[in-house]
Amino acid sequence: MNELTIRRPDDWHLHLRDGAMLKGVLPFSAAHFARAIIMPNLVPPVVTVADAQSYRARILDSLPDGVDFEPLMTLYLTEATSPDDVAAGHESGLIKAVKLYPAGATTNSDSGVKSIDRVMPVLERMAAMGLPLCVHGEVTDASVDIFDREAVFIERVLAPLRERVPDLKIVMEHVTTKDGVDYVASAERNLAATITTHHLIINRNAILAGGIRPHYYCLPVAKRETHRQALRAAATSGDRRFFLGTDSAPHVDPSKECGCGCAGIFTAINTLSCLAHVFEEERALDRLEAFTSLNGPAYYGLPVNSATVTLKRLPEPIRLPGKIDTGAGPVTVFDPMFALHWQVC
Ligand code: OTD
Ligand code: ZN
Ligand code: ZN
Repeated sequence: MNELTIRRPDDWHLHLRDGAMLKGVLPFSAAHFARAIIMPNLVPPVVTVADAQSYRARILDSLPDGVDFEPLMTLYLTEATSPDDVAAGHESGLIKAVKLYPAGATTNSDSGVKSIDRVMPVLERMAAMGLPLCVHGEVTDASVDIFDREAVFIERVLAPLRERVPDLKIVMEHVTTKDGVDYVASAERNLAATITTHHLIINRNAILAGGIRPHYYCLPVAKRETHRQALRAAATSGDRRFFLGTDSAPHVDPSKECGCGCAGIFTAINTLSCLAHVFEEERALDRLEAFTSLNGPAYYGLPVNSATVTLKRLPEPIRLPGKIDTGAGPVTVFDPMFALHWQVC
């Protein structure tokens, strides 16, 4: 197969940032994706419906002329979040999900949740309204090894939460382990997972073998090869519970290439080319559309996009920039370490 036409994809987990960085990276997502779930981890975070309204306006303002793109806004859950504000945001149609960051788990997550008990009133209200909760599924307990934090989160936090509020619709964001995949696949209802592009391509060797490579460092950190294989199997299975969330998370190079580099991988530019490569390798190109364009809207209860995109496999490697210049500084593009042949037309 050298040509593939699919419904226009959506990105169910995206960091667009703000200001000059937003202007620099948004055109790349908007070129390929119709919609994206916009992560609220700005500094300060997007906590109230009013914050989300003005952030949405800044995103729309930063779109190149004539480009259609719908930002699906989220709220950053804190222990002070008001159930009424969340309910009003949902009813107005603005808020499509609420994001739970365990405090300290990832970039800009300091205002996150320390005790689930304190956010129960919000979660119960969300369950009653059918508003999804997106979860960064890692414990922050310093005594838990960083490679185990997802598996421990499932056992200590996610499973008890699902028992406590079975009607709450949950998305386990950027699942990175076989434990996570198996847990999601075993759930009968109200649980799905996003999978990133980069976790389908790299394992932890990419970060650590033969030198330390900060541009492969992200959270949750890439795990060993068996986990990558499990993620590939889930993504290419067609199972409706798994869909694309790129977690494209740009940082300027000086913030990554230093003594304590930031977590985050920028994949907005080459995600679809990378995914076509992965799905081709797995002989699953016929299931790419389910992963990028069908399963996500079905879970979120939104219509699939009517527009399409066509991917063409070129005989020569396609040329994409290794770095982009944003008004905020240079940002390195994810290097999949293989030549890309699939071009988005
Ligand atoms: N992971 N970097 C960022 C967020 C994600 O956990 C995440 O969703 C970021 O820079 O915002 C990262 O490595
Ligand atoms: Zn996260
Ligand atoms: Zn993220």
